[in-house]
Parts: sequence; C-alpha cells; structure tokens
Amino acid sequence: MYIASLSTESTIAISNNTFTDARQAIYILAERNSIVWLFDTITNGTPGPTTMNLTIEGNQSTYGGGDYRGIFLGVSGGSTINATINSNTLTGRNSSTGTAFHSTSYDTSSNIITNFYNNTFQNAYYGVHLDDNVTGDEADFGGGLLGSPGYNRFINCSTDIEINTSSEIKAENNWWGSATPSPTFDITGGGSIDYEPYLTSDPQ
Ligand SMILES: [Ca+2]
Repeated sequence: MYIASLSTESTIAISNNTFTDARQAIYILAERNSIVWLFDTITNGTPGPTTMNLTIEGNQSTYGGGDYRGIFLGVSGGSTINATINSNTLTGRNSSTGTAFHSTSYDTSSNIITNFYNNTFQNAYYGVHLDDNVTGDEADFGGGLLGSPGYNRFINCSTDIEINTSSEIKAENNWWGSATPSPTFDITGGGSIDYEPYLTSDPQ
C-alpha cells in the first residue's frame, strides 16, 4: 500500500488489513514537493506543505525476510503528519535494516507527531525507528502528552526503540517481553526514554 497526498490537508484511515509476507506493508509520504518524483504522470499537484491526519489501526503484517519496514511514514517540505498508530501487529524483519515501524522527518520544518498504543512490534531488528525526531516532532508510547495509554508489546526485537531526540520520550505501561524487562534503546541527540512503570504481564 503506497499513499502520497496531493491535498493541503487530508484525513486517511488504514484499518484492519492483513499484509502477508509483504516486504513493505504500508508506505506513506506527506511531501508534496516530491510528488512528481513519486508519480511522474501526476503534474497537476501544486507543490507545498501538507497536513495529513492519519490513523493506522488494527492491521497485521508479517514478513519472513529480514529487511525493509512494516510501516513507513515520511514527511518533507514543511509537511506534518498527525498519526495515531494503534492495535497493529507487525512481525518479522529481523536483520540489520529490518524495522517494524519507521518514520523520517527529512527536514527540520517537517514534523511527525505519533501516538502509539496497543501495538505489537515483534521479531524485528528495530521495533520502532524514529529518524530526525528533533525539532517539533513528538512521539508518545504511553503516559506522554498525546494521551497514549501504552499497552504496546515489544517482543524479541534486537533494538526496541531507536530515536533521535533531545527530549524525554514517554513509554510507560508497555510490555517488553519479560516481567523484569531491560528494554534496548538506541538514542542519539541526548534524550531519554522513560519506560517505568512497565507491565509485568503480557496484555494479550
Ligand atoms: Ca515514569
């Protein structure tokens, strides 16, 4: 599934799909400046920033290979994605570039604001990788400003969350695969991830 927005504002919901052995299940770009690069037969779009209100809910993705991303979101050109990512199960992609959920802000004027809850990130090399999550970007895995209740499950990922932030990211009330977890984080930018309190039993 590949979506690029031509509108100045759009609302998109992708719900309750099953992607079986999909190398890349859901790929979304909010970057109108590069629309011609994406689809060179589309020439009527006026370049400029877009705001995308996005819900990705209840989807299942499996992939037997080790690379690529289950869900990818990208923004550029001053665009913003406001995303709710909930109740998805993303399984597989366990080699060095494999990522269950990956988002990228290609420039500092573009933002991704992401509320994660009730998701399962399983058997991936990276459970979640948020690129360039610095100026104006926001992520909430539980207990943060976006109201996430948590209840995400990070199971058997080599790195649970990779993030570039100077802030403290909230990731409370999640299951990390063990009653006494030691989550694996890869943090650049001087920030931190607050994962306490955590769930002491699997919520599913
Ligand atoms: Ca805390």
